[in-house]
Amino acid sequence: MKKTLRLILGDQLNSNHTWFSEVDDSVVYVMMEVRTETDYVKHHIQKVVGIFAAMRAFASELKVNNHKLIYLHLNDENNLHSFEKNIHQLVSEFGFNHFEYQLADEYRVDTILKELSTSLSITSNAVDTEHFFTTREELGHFFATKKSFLMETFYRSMRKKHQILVEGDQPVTGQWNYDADNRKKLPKNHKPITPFVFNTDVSLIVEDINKALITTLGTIDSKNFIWPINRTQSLELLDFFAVECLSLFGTYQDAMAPNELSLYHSRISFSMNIKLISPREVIERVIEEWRLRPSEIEFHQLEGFVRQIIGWREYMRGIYWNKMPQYAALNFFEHKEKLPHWFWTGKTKMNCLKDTIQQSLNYAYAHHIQRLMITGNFALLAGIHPDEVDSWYLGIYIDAFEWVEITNTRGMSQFADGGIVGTKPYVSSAAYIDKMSHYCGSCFYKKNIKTGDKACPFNSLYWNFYDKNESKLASNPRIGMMYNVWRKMKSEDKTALLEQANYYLKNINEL
Ligand code: FAD
Ligand code: DLZ
Ligand code: SF4
Repeated sequence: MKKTLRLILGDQLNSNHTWFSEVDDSVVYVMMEVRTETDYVKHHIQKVVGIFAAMRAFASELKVNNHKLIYLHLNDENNLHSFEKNIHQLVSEFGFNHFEYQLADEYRVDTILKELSTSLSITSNAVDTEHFFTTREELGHFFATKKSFLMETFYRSMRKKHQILVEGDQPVTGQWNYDADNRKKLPKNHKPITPFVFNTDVSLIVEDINKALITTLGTIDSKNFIWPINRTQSLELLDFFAVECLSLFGTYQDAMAPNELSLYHSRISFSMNIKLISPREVIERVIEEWRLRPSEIEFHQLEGFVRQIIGWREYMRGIYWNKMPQYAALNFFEHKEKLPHWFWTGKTKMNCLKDTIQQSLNYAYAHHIQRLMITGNFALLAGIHPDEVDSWYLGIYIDAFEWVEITNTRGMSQFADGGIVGTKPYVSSAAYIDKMSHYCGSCFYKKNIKTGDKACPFNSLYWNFYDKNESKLASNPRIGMMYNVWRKMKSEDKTALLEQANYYLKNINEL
């Protein structure tokens, strides 16, 4: 008689998966809280808690629905703390003769599971997670005959293939991309919507984590955990976004303001990345809301959001599977420095960085432009090694899983891939940060000053970056103009900027 063991990973909590469509007594599911996963990077406490809380809730649901399940808790005595060791133990203890798993999203775990399957003396197979719009290989096939990996080309093909906001093979409004209508600063007297948060008591999980002496970063309010931990909560958060935030999503997508957690962003990435909800249902829900209230929700708000999900999210995953494992070692600028200490405390006089880092430590969240144009921008200008930057992003954000973190961090933000994901490095001086935020007004540093006392560090570091990397960047058609400006600058001004940058880099921990 067939006795099957099926592994469910902590980011595979998809209750609509075919696996669960019927109860099969010859199948036993296994979920496990293991040290290999809690310790491969220093995670934010809210990330570990969020994943464990969601895993435990998912396990309870499976049991209520009469599926057989083994759940290995963090402090269980028989927990051997790795996927492979636990599976080997269970197979020999209970005599399973078949092993199944869903394809892992991370290259690291994919390799572990492939090796595990060959090392077992029983049959095994892997199935799809039934979550994404694309397969792992699809993007590679799509770009096989094209010169570059342009996201926009991929995005349009996704719209057509999945018939999203199109009529035949044309966009429903005659225009594919409305990015130009977005990107406004928050007006001074505008009070953004209050974020919709949960207040789940997760103190028992925090106790387990403390007892196991897992090293984490950040803080947690264990009586009021703000993140969704099950499908019902995820759908509630999605509803809040569709009803309350979508109508201003695009407009303020790139805006930043002190002490504002998420403005009009959805904060749906955690729910999606652990598969409590699917990208398809997220998109269907927002399109439904737009159809209900077309006069209140302009099309560009909707298009901007849909593009992030069927465009960027699927694109980043496709690049990951096309370029790993080499991608994880790319370092185009040969950067070598360490992150300043204040990345772990938020204790810096630079207001934009202080706010973004403190918020990340308090909530395990920062929105896209904070990640790209504040912390990422600074790390790139300061010449930080991409490994350092990757570990920070992979640890600190609740939604951070390597398949989507590394392509964004090493690729989009650090340009360490030399231009696979982006066409030019995302760097800026204080001018951009001030244009999009309300950080500069109350900063210790002065946004308009480039050298001398209280000069904003972004200003000199920006020119220093271009100067140092001229041989690598000057031929880039999107950057050439900056070099024209740099070359025309008076030589004493250039020297002063470079000296200022040098001073700041030498004293980076004191900024
Ligand atoms: P919203 O702004 O409401 O956007 C909706 C959804 O679109 C997101 O939930 C996300 O699923 C998707 N999305 C938007 N932008 C991207 C993008 N660039 N790549 C992939 N999906 C996108 N996203 C992660 O999910 N995990 C990460 O570890 C991660 N690391 C990042 C690191 C850096 C340096 C940068 C610049 C971006 C990173 N992103 C990551 C992308 C993006 O910042 C987050 O998806 C987004 O901030 C999540 O918040 P939200 O759900 O409120 O997003
Ligand atoms: C991120 C994470 C953590 C912290 N802990 C666990 C765990 O104990 N058990 C588990 O199954 N998954 C965990 N995860 C999520 C995994 O790291 C994720 O499944 C892999 O990244 C595979 O994509
Ligand atoms: Fe950031 Fe410079 Fe503005 Fe201060 S002045 S908030 S450091 S950009």
